Amino acid sequence: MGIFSKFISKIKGESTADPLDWQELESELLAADLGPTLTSSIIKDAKSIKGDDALASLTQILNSKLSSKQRVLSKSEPTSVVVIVGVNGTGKTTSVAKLASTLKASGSSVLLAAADTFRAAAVEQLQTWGSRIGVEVISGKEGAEPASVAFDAASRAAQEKVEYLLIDTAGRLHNKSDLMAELGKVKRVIEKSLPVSEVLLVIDGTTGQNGISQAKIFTEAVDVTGLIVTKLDGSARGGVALAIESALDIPIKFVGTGEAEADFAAFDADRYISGLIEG
Ligand SMILES: Nc1nc2c(ncn2[C@@H]2O[C@H](COP(=O)(O)OP(=O)(O)OP(=O)(O)O)[C@@H](O)[C@H]2O)c(=O)[nH]1
Ligand SMILES: [Mg+2]
Repeated sequence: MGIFSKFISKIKGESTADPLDWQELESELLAADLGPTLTSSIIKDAKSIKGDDALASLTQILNSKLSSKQRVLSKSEPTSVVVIVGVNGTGKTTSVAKLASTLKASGSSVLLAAADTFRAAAVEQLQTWGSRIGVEVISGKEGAEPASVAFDAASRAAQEKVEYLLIDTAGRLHNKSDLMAELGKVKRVIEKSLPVSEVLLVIDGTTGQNGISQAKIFTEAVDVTGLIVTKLDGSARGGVALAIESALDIPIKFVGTGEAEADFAAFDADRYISGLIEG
């Protein structure tokens, strides 16, 4: 059942939404992870809804909270470079692999860079994915500088005119300023050979409102162009995607819904909104 199903059924046949128990709706929206700011703004808008066109009005209200920026991956010629960033364990490496697999399946050439050089296991994890999906992975020696791996990968991609270079970076706490500065460096060295077309921030959908504060700090450090919201399978209460977009005006480009390669899709805003409303 969608979080607005009750609202819609109660308001049916009423001329205004006035007799509703707004507190009940408020608790439902908060429980769905919409967060306090978005919840009160939706309730304010919803008070003017009339019974007859409740569904259409609600759809319009929720759509107005989403970002209007483009959701498809930006393309640069001849190579699009996508840098993947985020805090620890959000699903960056998995998402890099899933995105690579999607792009490859659509006929594009793809190269991966393992710029998470802090742990040998991180490089191995991407290499394992690379061999599983049949995509080459550029890596450095253990302890190499992330920026140097990114630089090598960008030079290779430029030389070979690879269509997509996806760069996996190490998870970092958004309150560690030196690590945040390192991301800027990674971006600058890539730009010596190729423009960076996207910086995608990966947010774990189960972290709820904390995802919003992560996103705020990452956007201050690097120019985040889009979001990947992961772990929307499991216990995530769906509303967090809307809360993030409405707070930051950064479009969600992809969502992750599981650990497997196929559990990944472009974010479909219309379907998402109707899912939120009607379930
Ligand atoms: N259920 C679920 N699990 C996911 C999803 N995406 C990633 N995971 C799992 O989350 C865990 C962490 O994923 P990683 O891709 O290693 O995350 P990361 O951000 O690269 O982690 P660090 O590099 O350590 O910061 C793994 O067990 C993944 O299988 C998802 O959409 N749904
Ligand atoms: Mg990783």
